[in-house]
Amino acid sequence: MYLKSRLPREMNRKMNSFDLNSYILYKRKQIDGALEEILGHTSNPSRLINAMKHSLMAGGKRLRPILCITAAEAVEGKTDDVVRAACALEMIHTYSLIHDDLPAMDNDNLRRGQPTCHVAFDEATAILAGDALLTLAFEILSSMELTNKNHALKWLRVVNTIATAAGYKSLIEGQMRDMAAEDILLSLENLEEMHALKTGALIEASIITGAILGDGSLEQIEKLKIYARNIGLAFQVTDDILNVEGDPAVMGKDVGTDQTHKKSTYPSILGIEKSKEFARKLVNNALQSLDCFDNKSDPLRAIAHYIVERKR
Ligand code: GRG
Repeated sequence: MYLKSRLPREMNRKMNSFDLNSYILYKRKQIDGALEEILGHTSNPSRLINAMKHSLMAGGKRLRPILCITAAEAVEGKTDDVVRAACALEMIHTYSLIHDDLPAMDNDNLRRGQPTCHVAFDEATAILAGDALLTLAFEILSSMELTNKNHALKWLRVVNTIATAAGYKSLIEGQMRDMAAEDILLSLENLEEMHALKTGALIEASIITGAILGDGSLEQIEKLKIYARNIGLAFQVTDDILNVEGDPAVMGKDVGTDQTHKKSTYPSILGIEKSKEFARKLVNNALQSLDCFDNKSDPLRAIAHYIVERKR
């Protein structure tokens, strides 16, 4: 049911006076329902499934899957199958968080307001739960019922977009650079490049996936790439700011960790106020890139603002 659902008519009507909170709540429900459907409701789940669910269903913001669905809606195309891709993106994101939290990496105890996967289970189980979510994502992406050659080519493009963003040239390389950068003062240029790989690539892939599945034109996809790059970086700058002045109770994770790990961040290089100014400039760039879109991209506009105003 959730895997096929579209925006209901009353929600479309509501979008005339666009209300981001209800939009996000509705989308989260849709994504959570679809994720539950994929992982199944067995009465006696294995330890591995419990560990996967522990992290996946712990209440993340669902930013990447929402962006994926929202981009598909913005380019006007059919969006029937997009929830499936959105779920795969959330699984890949969750795998990266589980592995990032491990003792060999950031060694964090709290994530999404819950004990991290290796704390709730054990290290080996957390590694396997991450591996399982990553591979399940590609199982889902490759198990579409393909209706014709064009449909098959579209999904192949999606698999390639997501695999490239999650792979050794993007997300994983970004993580390598992040670990190598502890105790080292990075230049702004190197910091930006690291974030483009570690955080930006998957956010961009989420938006491009939605645009491909929604049959966006080449021009629309190019504009959405600019939007994605700007909000991806704005997201990271805001994340750095929240790590300094966020409330751990609201964020569901520890704060001050960047300083503990002696990481180069936007606030450590630019200071808090200049970092906020920079984030706002990035949001303006993102909004400009949407100038040629109509009001179906209002949710993308509202999300750009949300990214820098968020408290978690
Ligand atoms: C282990 C291969 C590998 C990669 C890890 C994503 C990542 C790379 C590390 C996460 C560390 C971190 C705090 C990055 C900053 C930005 C970020 C990705 C935050 C978490 O994403 P949110 O805020 O989280 O969207 P929720 O829980 O809401 O989904």
